Amino acid sequence: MIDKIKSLVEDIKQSQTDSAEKLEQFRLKYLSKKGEISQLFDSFRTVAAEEKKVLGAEINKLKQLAQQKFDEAKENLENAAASNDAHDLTRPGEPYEVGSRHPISLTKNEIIDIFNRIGFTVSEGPEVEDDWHVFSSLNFPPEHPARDMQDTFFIEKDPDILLRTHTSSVQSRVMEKTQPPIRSLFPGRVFRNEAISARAHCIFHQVEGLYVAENVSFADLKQTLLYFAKEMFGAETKIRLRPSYFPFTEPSAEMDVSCTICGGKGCNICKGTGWLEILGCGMVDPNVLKNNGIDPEKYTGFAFGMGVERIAMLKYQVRDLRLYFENDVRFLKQFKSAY
Ligand code: 2U9
Repeated sequence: MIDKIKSLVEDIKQSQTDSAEKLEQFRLKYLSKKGEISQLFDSFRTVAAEEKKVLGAEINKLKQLAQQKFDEAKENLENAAASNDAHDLTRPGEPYEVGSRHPISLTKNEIIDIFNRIGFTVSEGPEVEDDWHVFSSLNFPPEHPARDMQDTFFIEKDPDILLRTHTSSVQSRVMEKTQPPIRSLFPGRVFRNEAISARAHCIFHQVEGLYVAENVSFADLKQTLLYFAKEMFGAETKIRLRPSYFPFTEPSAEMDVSCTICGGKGCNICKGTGWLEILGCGMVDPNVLKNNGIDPEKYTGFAFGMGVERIAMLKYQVRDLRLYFENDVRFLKQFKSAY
């Protein structure tokens, strides 16, 4: 039996295992249930007791040798297959998922692009502001409800510091530092202490605009906003202005566009009126110009403000504001655009 073991050791050492087929033949010949080594173990039972110790150790060594050779050859074959794959230039590329912009960013960028084409620049400013830039310089009376904790987020322990409720504060900061002509847009996040619902949120986005120069008139305001409405909602869009009130503009107005769904005939989106409200506007109050270092005798200006969520809802027919803040990819990936 010892000669048989020695001859098997040599055979195993010489065996070719450099392909999957040869490795399988090796396994069947030496390591399977009916293979050479199992047969040796069967014969081992009949061996005389005094020979068992030596022979048992030798058979075990033989089995280890075969198993080790098998494991090494298997690993080599797997590594070779993996490295062949890595260099397979015919393999299709890994799928590459392109993200999409958030609908609020798309809408904001489109608004900016429309006003850029008629010479409006973009100005940005802080979200945490002081009372002067958000309220006092803009003509808000001391008892105005927006100054109340119910409506505005104040920074704890300091009633002078708050989260801006509109980007008008940036207009105030620009006017402080720049003499007319000023023609700029003010996009950004604003904060109001509102209960969250389908139609309101405590954070939203605004784009405001300001044009201050000599001889700026309400006719300039109206024509500028008509241009914007046609670019944003289509060439056939009509506008109408309704009188309104804001502390910082006089006269003030709210602007409607002809319904983007029914074109003005009346439908459930415009509640049968044919019109949709999209922004507020007006001539900058002379007090506001004066508060911000601009001579109201020499200059006049117009301003307007719109909520980006509202414009995006109309443009994309989104019914619930909360969808903009949940960042559900199934919602977000539906928006693809040049902006
Ligand atoms: C200065 C002077 C004038 C900005 C204006 C509005 C009218 C307006 C609202 C629209 C919907 C805010 O997002 S909203 O809730 N805005 O109606 N905003 S005029 O007028 C200014 C601003 C700054 C110094």
